[in-house]
Amino acid sequence: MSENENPYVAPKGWKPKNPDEDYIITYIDIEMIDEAKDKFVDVAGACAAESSTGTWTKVYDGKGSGVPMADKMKAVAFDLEPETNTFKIAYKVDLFELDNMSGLLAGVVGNIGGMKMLKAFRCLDIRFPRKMVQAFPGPQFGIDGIREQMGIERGPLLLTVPKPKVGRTAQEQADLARILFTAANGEYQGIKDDENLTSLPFNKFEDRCKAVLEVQKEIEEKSGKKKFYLCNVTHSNMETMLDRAGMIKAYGGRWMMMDVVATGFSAVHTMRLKNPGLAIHAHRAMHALMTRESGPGVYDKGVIFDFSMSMVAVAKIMRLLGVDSFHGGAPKAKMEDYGEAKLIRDVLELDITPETSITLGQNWYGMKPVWHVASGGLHPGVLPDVINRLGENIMIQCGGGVLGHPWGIEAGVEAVVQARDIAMGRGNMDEWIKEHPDSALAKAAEYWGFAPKIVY
Ligand code: CAP
Ligand code: MG
Repeated sequence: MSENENPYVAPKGWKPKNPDEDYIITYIDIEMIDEAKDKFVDVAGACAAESSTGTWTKVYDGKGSGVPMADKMKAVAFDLEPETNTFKIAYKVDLFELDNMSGLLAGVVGNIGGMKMLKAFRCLDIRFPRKMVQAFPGPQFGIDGIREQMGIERGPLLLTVPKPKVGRTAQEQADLARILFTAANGEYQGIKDDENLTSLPFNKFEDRCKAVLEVQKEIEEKSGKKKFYLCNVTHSNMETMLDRAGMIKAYGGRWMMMDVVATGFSAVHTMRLKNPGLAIHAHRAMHALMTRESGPGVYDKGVIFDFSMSMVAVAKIMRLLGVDSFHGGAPKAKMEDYGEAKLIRDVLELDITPETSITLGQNWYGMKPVWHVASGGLHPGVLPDVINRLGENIMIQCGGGVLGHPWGIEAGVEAVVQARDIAMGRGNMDEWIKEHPDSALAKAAEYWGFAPKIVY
């Protein structure tokens, strides 16, 4: 069928009127199986149908069928680009409950990725209208709220995750927190749990929470500097997560951490609404099974190979659901990010996220911004690039990049602080190292260089 014949495809040149008021828009990239290759228009229409009101055939449309309402509410594919197999879908806002992310996703990216006519599918982005943005809670603290809590007006926040990922006892982790918080004149701010550290026989949640927060309190009182502990409450039982959040609060903590993909969107939403006033740190472990795409088109609009949703879309969802910090990848990290870290930072941080050739942009209508967490194989030698690219409203997480320093943990902290100071002062790291050959930073750079270690 041509664009004018398929009821789920808008006429050529059609644009949604008032999209920021009345429509949810998705941006889709597909590859079709050979039998469907010449039917791009119908395939785009089928995606709009299956994700809104339709199915594979015409159905009974007499009295009581709901067809008149379905016709009114149906989504339409538009901006079809057959050369790149990309198109957009416009959904009327009344097709979804305004504050129900799971309901929305079951529609817009629910069934369509599974359709046999598709060989590959990527949801490049989702653009949310005002009413929907305003129906979600968004972050409780955001960037300014955390800066105020920390008493730090400028610059990235620095933190470390213990490595080995799992191995230390609760007390050993608290001892590590003491080192991190006191080395390099107490310039370092945070410690986090790793994504797979929950409550284990040799490191129970409550013991760790209590021990690390005791150290945090003691150091804060002595130094007058605020510190933070991202304590991992991840569990598949929501009640247990809420109990753990309650323990953090009771022991004087200000942050909790959860694995937001492994626990799920409803868990994040519920945690935002029910948690006892803690900031939420969102670790995205497991996201690659949803976001990873190995075709060259992941960088633009070329061929794609897999079935996925971009991290840009996931980051938008997390800002709406209300996390305060989110792992968004980083240039020069050990993890794949397709060079998208800056796009993700824009989604998390800006008041109005601009549109690009592969993203739809977003007006946040005053919703608080989220801290972009740069992490994954970072070490002092790469930090100026990370800060130059992502700006200073980021949390920089170096696990191995601190704990693997050849001179020890204190030197690791010192090297990260030195690298941050150089980047913040717009200095040149090479020159600084030449002038300070005996510094912890010079040693780190000699050991790890200035690039990420990809194979290890
Ligand atoms: C980093 C990390 C994070 C990754 C996840 C790890 O440790 O704690 O989980 O950053 O990737 O276990 O690998 P290192 P992302 O600093 O030792 O690499 O941030 O991209 O979600
Ligand atoms: Mg980790």
